[in-house]
Amino acid sequence: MNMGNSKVWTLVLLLAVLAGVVYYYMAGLQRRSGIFFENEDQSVPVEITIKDPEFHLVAPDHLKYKQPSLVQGRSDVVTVTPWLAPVVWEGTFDPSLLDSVYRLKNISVAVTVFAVGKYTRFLPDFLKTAEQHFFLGFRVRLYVFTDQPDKVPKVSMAKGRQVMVRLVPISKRWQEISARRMELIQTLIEAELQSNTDYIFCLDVDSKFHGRWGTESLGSLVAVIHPGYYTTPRTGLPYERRPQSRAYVAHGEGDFYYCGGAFGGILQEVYLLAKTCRTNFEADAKDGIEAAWQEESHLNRFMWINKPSKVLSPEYLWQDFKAITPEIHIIRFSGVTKNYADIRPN
Ligand code: UD2
Repeated sequence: MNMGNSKVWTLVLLLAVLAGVVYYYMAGLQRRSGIFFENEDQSVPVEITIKDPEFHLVAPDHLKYKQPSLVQGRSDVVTVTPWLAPVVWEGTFDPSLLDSVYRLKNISVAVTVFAVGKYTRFLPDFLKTAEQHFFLGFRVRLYVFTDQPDKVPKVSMAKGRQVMVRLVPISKRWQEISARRMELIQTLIEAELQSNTDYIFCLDVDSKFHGRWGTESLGSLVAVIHPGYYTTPRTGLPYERRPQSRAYVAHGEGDFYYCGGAFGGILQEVYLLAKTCRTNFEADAKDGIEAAWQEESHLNRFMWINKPSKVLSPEYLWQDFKAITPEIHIIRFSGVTKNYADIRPN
């Protein structure tokens, strides 16, 4: 062996050692990243648990339902937002398929409804029709917030469904009653719902159910498009337009105009929404400003930044006084026509 050859062999040896070091470093990286399999034979993925009820939708085997189509379906309405959230309309989902998926999860749904002052008169119809159309066959708790518990009617409920009454003070201004709902929703989630509820919907009491409202409405953060503004150009949407308010939405901004009278989702998301709207409403009040449509304005600001994962069409909150338009194939929930002067405290 001459000197030239020994240099070559030294170089080869050094390269081999370097390759070994690089290999062990990369393998360590893979293990630390958690992306790769951790078990010895590297063939079975590691199991992790996520407590989001939206995660992992499983259908029962052998369930029969209509074949989905990619070329036929609703073409008269938009069924997906630009951020790819579904917009739910009649004819876009299979109710029995969705019910089967969520029944396996044994989900529980909470509803909040406020009936303060003269609004207790709406409770009998609200509760009776909820029992006919809202999440039939699922576990539902309806939380009624009222200043007059004796005015909450006794409604016969199916197994697994309950009305829970919570006392709240009356206020001299309807704006405050409406807006304080966010604070009470926040505290209800903190104090009572965390351990026993998957989804929550927050609804106006001066309304009735007329058709199915069920599992198709479930999502992480769910907003309902206001029936009065779904064809209105952006410039005409009644967002809060004063930059001093924390509900401010600038001209040329905003996606849809959503209802304050119906929204929902999983607990974590609705908690963040309620807390944010409450905090911003109260901070505005300290600065002497009240948004144009109270908590509804703050909700619209929130949804502009925090995009809803599912959007419900105006089928999910219509208004009785409105003539039905061709795209509305079913009215599921609708606000009754009311005489404001007769029922509001101011
Ligand atoms: C819209 C919204 C409402 C709210 C309000 C702005 C819809 C369909 N409705 O309705 O949710 O955002 O604008 O503040 O999107 N309430 C009482 N007692 C009262 C007053 C109100 O219990 O004296 C409760 C009740 O649950 C009622 C809700 O607050 O359903 C909203 O009040 P509203 O129905 O008078 O508000 P409205 O019709 O302007």
